[in-house]
Amino acid sequence: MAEALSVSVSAIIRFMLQPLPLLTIAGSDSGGAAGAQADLKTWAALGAYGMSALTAVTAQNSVLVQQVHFLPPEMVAAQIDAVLSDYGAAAIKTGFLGRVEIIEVVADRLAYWCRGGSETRPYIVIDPVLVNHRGEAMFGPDVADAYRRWLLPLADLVTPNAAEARLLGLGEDEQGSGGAGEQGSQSVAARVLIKGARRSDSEIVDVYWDGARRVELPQVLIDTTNTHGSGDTLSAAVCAFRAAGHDWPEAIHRAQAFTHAALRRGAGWRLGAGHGPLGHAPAESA
Ligand code: PXL
Repeated sequence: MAEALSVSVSAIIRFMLQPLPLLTIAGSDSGGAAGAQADLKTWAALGAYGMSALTAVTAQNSVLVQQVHFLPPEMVAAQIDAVLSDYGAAAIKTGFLGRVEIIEVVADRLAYWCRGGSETRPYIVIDPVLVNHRGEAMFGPDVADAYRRWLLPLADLVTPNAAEARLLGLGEDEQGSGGAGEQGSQSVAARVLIKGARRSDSEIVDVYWDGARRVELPQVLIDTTNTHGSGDTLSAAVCAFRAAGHDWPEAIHRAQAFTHAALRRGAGWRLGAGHGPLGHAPAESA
């Protein structure tokens, strides 16, 4: 209790003085629902200071992705270096990366900027984007392999959905008792949050696990098709709450509540003919 109190008091004081700088390395969704836009809206709603290093520009709306234009890996690296050398970051999230060369350059820059002890470096949340909303793979197996090889070892938390977890070998079936995503004796990620690991008509269950524990986090399912960007929002909110000083399980709990409220706010909206966005505002504080 005393500890919980001191965490939130220090978080409030920090917020009053300075917003937390947070960086998303992600694709642009022209429709404003997912990707970098979802992360930045989430962070704005939580009172953080959001920055973005774009990996790709997508031409999409609530119905479909029409075109994807990847930025050159050097330009992705340049954006990361520009903001981290000046603003710094309390936490960094990656989203849509989509190309092995981009994954490699992001891993290289993260390793550079996040060297040092976990006390002083930014937290790293890897939100792997590997499947579309129908659960179909968006890229070849080389992209999932690159995530496993270069990014998962750097991650403090990985936040795949159930299909992405399977592609990364982090699915519920692969969980070893002694580590997150163990392969032999090598753990590939410190902590995993599987978004929507299971669902029924009334409930959706996220599952969190680290080397020591596995926690089921059920949520009441909201009856809406306005879910585009909900996974990005959850992951971005975890990033913000962890950077604000809450431990991982508490950050996840708060992020779920934030995402749930955003889904409720947007549930009745009629924006676009397909899967619409969430309602991120009004402001709440981490
Ligand atoms: O929600 C995953 C996601 C992330 N980033 C971009 C996207 C999507 C899904 O559409 O377009 C750019």
